[in-house]
Parts: sequence; structure tokens; C-alpha cells
Amino acid sequence: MVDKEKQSSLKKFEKRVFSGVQPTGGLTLGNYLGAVKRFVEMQSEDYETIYCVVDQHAITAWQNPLELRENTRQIAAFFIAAGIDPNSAILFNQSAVPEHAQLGWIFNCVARMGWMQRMTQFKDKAGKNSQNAALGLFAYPALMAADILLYHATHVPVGDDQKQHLELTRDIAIKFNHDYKVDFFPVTEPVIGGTASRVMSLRDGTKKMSKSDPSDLSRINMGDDADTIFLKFKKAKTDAGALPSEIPGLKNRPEAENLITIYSALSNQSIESTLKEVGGKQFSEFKPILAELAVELLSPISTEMNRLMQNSEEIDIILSKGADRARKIAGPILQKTYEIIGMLQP
Ligand code: AQP
Repeated sequence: MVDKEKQSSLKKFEKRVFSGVQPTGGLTLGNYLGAVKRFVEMQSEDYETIYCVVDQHAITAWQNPLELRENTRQIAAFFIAAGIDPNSAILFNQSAVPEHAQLGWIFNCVARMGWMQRMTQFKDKAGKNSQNAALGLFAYPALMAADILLYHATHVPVGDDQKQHLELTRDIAIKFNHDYKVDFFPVTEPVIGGTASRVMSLRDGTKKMSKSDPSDLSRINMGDDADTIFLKFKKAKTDAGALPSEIPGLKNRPEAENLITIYSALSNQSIESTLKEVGGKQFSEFKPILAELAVELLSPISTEMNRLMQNSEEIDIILSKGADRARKIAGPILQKTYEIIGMLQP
């Protein structure tokens, strides 16, 4: 057994939060409400927070190198503009901490083919052409498990679409601990939930809002100006009915449910309270109210993000300091892992 004292000395905080966002393009309202807004809320004295721009995940689909660099900075700028304090949270980009890839390889050898073949996100992203997909796209959930377990993270705030990957992370931790007869990797708690754990496309209420959707009208991008936000909500698909006053009235009305969910998350209130407020209104009346709230909340974030992007050196310094802090935690955990599995480290 691993010496319990040594193991706990690797951890300073009882609760450690890890999460990441891929720099695959501009962020959407889905990324904000499902993930980043909650990253900000989890910054408190009880949690040590570690937030990562996961550039190694991004290249599971081809990225233009110049754009990848800029998108990496942009996600970091967005984190800070949305309220993450880089003096308290550890903020860095994944490739700057090589321990992620090193532990990722070990987890490739722990995860089973059958587990990976069940991952629905691979099927969704690879589509019909799975033979032509990158091997990295298939293996990506094992790297995601490494991202989390490299810090012995206890809590991982993510959108609903990542639930299956977090279950895999738990399976990998359990199998590693079992195979090597240790109690080393924690069984991480997913933090999914909140009002907007799954924000849907504005063009199809059954599909996730996504940065890579070919239709720009399907999403609100963090950075869209006020006119664009009003236009996108105006054109959002809806049904012909008025808004209900109670939750059962949203049944089989995915587009109505989505707009109500977005409004509730933006106004920090429950769906019930929103329906009490707007029940009975027609969409033509509700959509401008929703757009106005979105602009009021998102504009200051976009403005600050653009300001930060004017000074990319400052962002690079923040990321570099964050990577140094991250390696101080990740290094000993990787070394201990090597020791457990019998890797000679002369
Ligand atoms: N529509 C969404 N609703 C709620 N949460 C969401 N997230 C993404 N879309 C929604 C959450 O955002 C975090 C970062 O996601 P990511 O960028 O790393 O990857 P993703 O989930 O693949 O996001 P996209 O926008 O769909 O990217 P592409 O189009 O590149 O695949 C995660 O916590 C995710 O749950």
C-alpha cells in the first residue's frame, strides 16, 4: 500500500477542482453557462481551483497552428474576463505541463477497448467516417482522465455532455488502484447540474449548442455584438404556443424549454421562477427580453476579453506562471505513479 501520509501530503486542500475547455474556436453561451460560469462560482476558500485550456484535446481534430495559439489565448482571456482570478486559481494551457501526456499514456494502458468503444462523443464526432478519425479522438477520454487525476481533483464541473467521460475517469481510477493494490487516485465527483448543464442549439432544441455547428445562427458566441444577439434570438426556432406558467407545460417543447433554461441561468433563478415571471407571454414578446438580458450580462465579458487580447504578452505570462504552479502539484503525483507501476527513474 502507498504510505497514506505521503499520499495526503500531496494534497493541500480537501477539495480540489479541475476543469478545462478546448481552444477549438470561439466560445459559446453553452460553454459559458454549462462550464465557465460555474468555474467562477467554485472559486472560494474551500476549493483549490485549477482551470486548463486543453490544447492537446483540440488537436484531435486538425487545427490551424496560428489559430490554435490565438484561440488558446482567447480562452484564457475569456476565463479571466468571466471572473476567474489567476492569482488564486491556477490557470494554464495543457501542453505547457507535459505530465498530462505522460499520465495519459499510462491511462491508455489502464482503460479497456470496450470502455472506449462505448463513448458516445467519439461516435458523434467521428460520425460515419470513423475509420478516418484520429486515434487521438478515440483515446481522448483517457487523456481527460489524466488531466483530472494528475491533480487528485475531487470535483469536476462540466456540462452534461461530459458525464460519460467522467464515469470513465472514475473507472480508470478504480482499476488503477485495484491493479496495483493502492489507494492512490481519488474517485472524482462530477459536478453536473445547475440550471443550464445542457444548452441546446437555437435552430434545433434537440441538439447541443456547439462551437463547431456549421450554422452560426445555432449559437450565441461569446463576442457576438448586441445586434447579432438580438437577431439570433429573434430567429431562434420556436413553436406556435404561448409560454407556459408551469414546468409540465414545457413537455415536448424542446425549443421553449431551451430558451427558458437560458433565461433562468442568466438570471440565476429556477425554471419555476422564470415561468412564473414570463408564463403566458408569446415568444415575440419574450425573445427581446431574453436578448436584452443576454447582452447586459455578456457584453462586459466580451469587452474585457477583447481588452485582454490586445495584450497577449500579459496572457502568456499568466499562463506560464500557472503552468509552473500546476507542475508543482502534477510532478510529485506523476513520480508517485511511476514508482507504483515500477518505472525505473534513475
Ligand atoms: N451546449 C452546452 N451546454 C452546456 N455545457 C456545454 N459545454 C459545451 N457545450 C455545452 C461544456 O463546456 C465545457 C468545455 O467544452 P469543450 O469546448 O472542451 O468541448 P465540447 O463539449 O466539445 O464543446 P463544443 O462547444 O461542443 O465544442 P466542439 O464543437 O469543438 O466539439 C465542457 O464542460 C462542456 O461540457
